[in-house]
Amino acid sequence: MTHALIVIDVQNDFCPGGALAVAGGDEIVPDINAAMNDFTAVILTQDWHPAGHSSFASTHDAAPMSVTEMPYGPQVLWPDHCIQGSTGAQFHPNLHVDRADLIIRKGYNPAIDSYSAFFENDKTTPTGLEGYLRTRGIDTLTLVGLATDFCVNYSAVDAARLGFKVTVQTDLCRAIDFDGSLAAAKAGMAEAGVTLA
Ligand code: VGL
Ligand code: ZN
Repeated sequence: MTHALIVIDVQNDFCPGGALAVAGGDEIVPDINAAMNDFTAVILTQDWHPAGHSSFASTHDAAPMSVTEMPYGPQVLWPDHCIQGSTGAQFHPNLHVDRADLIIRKGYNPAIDSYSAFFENDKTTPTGLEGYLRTRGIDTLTLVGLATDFCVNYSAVDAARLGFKVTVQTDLCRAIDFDGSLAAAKAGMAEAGVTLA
């Protein structure tokens, strides 16, 4: 068993003061740093959108947190966030980024959002993370980070479907919890065979 820690989107825009702030998003940073010592591999994901991204409400002259229909299905429209090269897209300044073996960016395709670290929201375009994990012999994953109900959730469900043994360590995650999204995410993860610890 080779076990990796995957730290999802611990970026300034998802922390208090950021464009899409998750309550308590910064509180988890010290314990995530400490957890890095317990794994063979440490991987960080970074939400990384071009300006004018199709997941931004401003791109559609729509209200933030409204839902639109994309060719690949319904899509929540977010405030502008994690724009490539911006301070908001940078990792939280206290996160031990130097400990990462790999940083995988996602959401760079202007037309498709990517909550999951494995597939874009069309559920078919891969990010390449699966191949990286398999070629390193990694079969077991612990996920932590932001946000529990979106990027952690989609990454965990995809990983379980791909056959990885997946745990989400919920005390090292924080949620957006919008319109019942946290309860739905927890049920979906459990159904996919993800262990919620
Ligand atoms: C996320 C919404 C939009 C996340 C990213 O990291 O959970 N949520 N982009
Ligand atoms: Zn995003």
